Amino acid sequence: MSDQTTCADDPSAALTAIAERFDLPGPVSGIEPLGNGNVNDTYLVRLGQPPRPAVVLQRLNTLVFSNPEAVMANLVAFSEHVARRLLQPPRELAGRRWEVPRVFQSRADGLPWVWEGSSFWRALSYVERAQSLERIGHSGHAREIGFGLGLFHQLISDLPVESLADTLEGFHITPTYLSQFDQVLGQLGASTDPGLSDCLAFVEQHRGLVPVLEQAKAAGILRQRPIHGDPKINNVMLDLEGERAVALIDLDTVKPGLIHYDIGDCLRSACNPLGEDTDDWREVQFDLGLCEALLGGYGSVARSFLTPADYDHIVVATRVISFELGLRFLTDHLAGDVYFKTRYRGHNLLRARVQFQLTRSIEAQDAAIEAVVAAIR
Ligand code: GN1
Ligand code: MG
Repeated sequence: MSDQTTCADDPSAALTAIAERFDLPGPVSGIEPLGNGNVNDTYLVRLGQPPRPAVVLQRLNTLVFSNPEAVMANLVAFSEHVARRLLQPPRELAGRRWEVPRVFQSRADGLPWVWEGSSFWRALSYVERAQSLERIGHSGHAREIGFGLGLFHQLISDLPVESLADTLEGFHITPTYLSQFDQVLGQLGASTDPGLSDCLAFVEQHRGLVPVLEQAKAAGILRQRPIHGDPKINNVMLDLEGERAVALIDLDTVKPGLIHYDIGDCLRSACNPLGEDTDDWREVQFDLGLCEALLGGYGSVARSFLTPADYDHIVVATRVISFELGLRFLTDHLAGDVYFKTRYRGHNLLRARVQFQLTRSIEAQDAAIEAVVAAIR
């Protein structure tokens, strides 16, 4: 009861109280919001005076992650596996720094989470002396972002996929998103805003693209592996000079999937120089030079585990994932903004337009992107 009073009166005192329930390496000296995730609430917790290494405190969105304890079980399985692998680092890591966020336990019961009423909290180590970019600066960044994703995939390529739970059913299963779109549109019927007709037409033109990855999976051409699930540009941490990738963060979607979701997501995010939150959606383009750099970095670590069929599906995956994200934003707009956090009405619609424009640009350069993939095989 007293906790709830504190929460209403002083949110930072309530956050401090939550943070202090974790076994952190020092007293809490400050808390501030961190990043701009679309789903969870994230804070940076500073410890001690002078400040010691900081901690990331997160409230998982339990409307999205209905089994948050399984999310944490995946994260623990992932971090233990990678910690073992890093005892004998792969040769690509020679002379480089690579970090894996560490999970803190609750003081009361040693579990890697804290429930506070219906809120689910976790605490992870913060990657110090690093930055994340919202938009790409130059091809050196793209190469490192590709390297980071490749290294991440390499380090978990021998983690048995059966050891991870499917914590977000339907995530990146594009046909499921199309069904949800059809359902929401069906409920709206004739009341759909006429200003959306370009977006609705775009979806109609792309129905054939939707099942491509899932069909390849069902046919055994592509197989499930552990994936990151959300390797967009701002989830790859670079050192302060922007010269080296040092970590992948945002690990709540580490789960079984196709690595093509990751490769496609990383490309659609990092090769869009205007960024996914631009107002200028008509100017959005997929940058071939950045794609070449990113895939060069990815390929330099990924050759050991990529199959010929994997290479064959990289370009289509980039189209599918940019289209899929546009479809998810559009559906959420139609449904009244219930999934992604928004800053204003129409935000999700603008985000959808950005992704659809990006998909158009990828389509227009299809053959050139295939040639880039061929060069890394
Ligand atoms: C969401 O919450 P955030 O920003 O890390 C979403 C991703 C999208 C991304 C688009 C669980 O990620 O799938 O690609 O927004 N995460 C979930 O920015 O739906
Ligand atoms: Mg995420």
